[in-house]
Amino acid sequence: MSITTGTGTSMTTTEVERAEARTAHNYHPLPVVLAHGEGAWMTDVDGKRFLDLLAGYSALNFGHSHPRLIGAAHAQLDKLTLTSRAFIHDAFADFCAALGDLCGKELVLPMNTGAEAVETAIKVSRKWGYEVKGVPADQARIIVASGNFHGRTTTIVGFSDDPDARDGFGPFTPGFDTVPYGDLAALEAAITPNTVAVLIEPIQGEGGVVIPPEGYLRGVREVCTRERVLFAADEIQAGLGRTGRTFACDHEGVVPDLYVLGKALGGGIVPVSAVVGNRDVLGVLKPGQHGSTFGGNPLACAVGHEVVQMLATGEHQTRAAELGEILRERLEALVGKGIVGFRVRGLWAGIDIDPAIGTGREVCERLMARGVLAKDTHGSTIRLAPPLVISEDDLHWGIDQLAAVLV
Ligand code: IF1
Repeated sequence: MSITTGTGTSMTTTEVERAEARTAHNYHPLPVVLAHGEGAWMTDVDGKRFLDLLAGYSALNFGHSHPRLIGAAHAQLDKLTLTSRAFIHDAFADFCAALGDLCGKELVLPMNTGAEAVETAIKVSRKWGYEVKGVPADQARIIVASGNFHGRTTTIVGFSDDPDARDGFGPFTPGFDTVPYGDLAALEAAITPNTVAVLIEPIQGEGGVVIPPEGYLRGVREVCTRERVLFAADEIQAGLGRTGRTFACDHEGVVPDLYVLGKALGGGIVPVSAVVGNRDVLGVLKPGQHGSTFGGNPLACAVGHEVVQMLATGEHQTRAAELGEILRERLEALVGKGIVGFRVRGLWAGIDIDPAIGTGREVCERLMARGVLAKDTHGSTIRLAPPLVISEDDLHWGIDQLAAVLV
């Protein structure tokens, strides 16, 4: 792998080369070596500052080193960090009750990574299908959307249509039907008596912030209710304030049967994910039928509870909506000036760069040289997901750098 050193200094070069020499190459990271983070900014090993417009793929909605989140983590670190679920601890009920209330649901099943939460939703939906809906054993089917990204486990990549994500990892788990994202008629036609759930992202992240047609989520809700199929919304990236609402489903006033949450739930400090639903669904799990060593650990619950309290006021959602309008206006002004199209909702944008200017990767490399960190998705599309705590001035400055690299 050829390394072009981002900042051209020996420390960065050394660390890039050491990382390249001793790690599997399952990523092609930009050649920048970060050392500190605060708010919307990170500093590399040579003291160069970068505006973070990726925010950990939306895991850093509250920015780096948010005082409330670091404070909650520090307090818990000195108290109790892990008990396993063989026992209960004094941060557990507080977190689960607060998260359940935020979702308007009765029960929470805490896990760690997003993929684990998605796998949990798949298992719960199947078990609900057999025990409640009456689907014959091992016949459950789950509908997913084209262009999906739900994680990297073998079952999940098995229903991905991205060759990079799935090729070479078979054989795959059966029982998944793929329909075009946003096409309600196709989804309705795909439902069989054995269909137990529809699993979709309310806005597709890796697809490049793909927003479905207005009314699609309401349609999915109505069809699932009518056909007695669970609606599992993967809000791992789109949720928790990113789009200007607590959940992306809120934009259409839709409440799924299962909220699948992750990323920002851990405050950018520890992996925290969860499946949140009512007893009539999550109640199908009995002791010993599902679990995780670290799921719902005291440190995760302490940070997650602080995240939920920060979201409960709505201030971060409002901020994402307001700054998102600025983002939209700035991007509209760049259409025809290097941008051929974009999609934005809240502080989350997928931007299609004119291929004549370069690939998404090349644009991100030019942004890095100007002190901005962003990530390409496919081809010439880049995504912007600033921390929701970014200042208006920094947001403008970041877009100024984008405008500058598009010429
Ligand atoms: C990578 C992007 C990819 C997710 C949704 C579940 C998960 C994710 C909607 C799984 C994770 C991450 C994974 C990371 C890059 C990033 C990503 F969409 F955010 F850009 F890959 F497509 N559902 N997305 O977005 O959560 O197990 O990772 O905690 O794998 O490269 P996880």
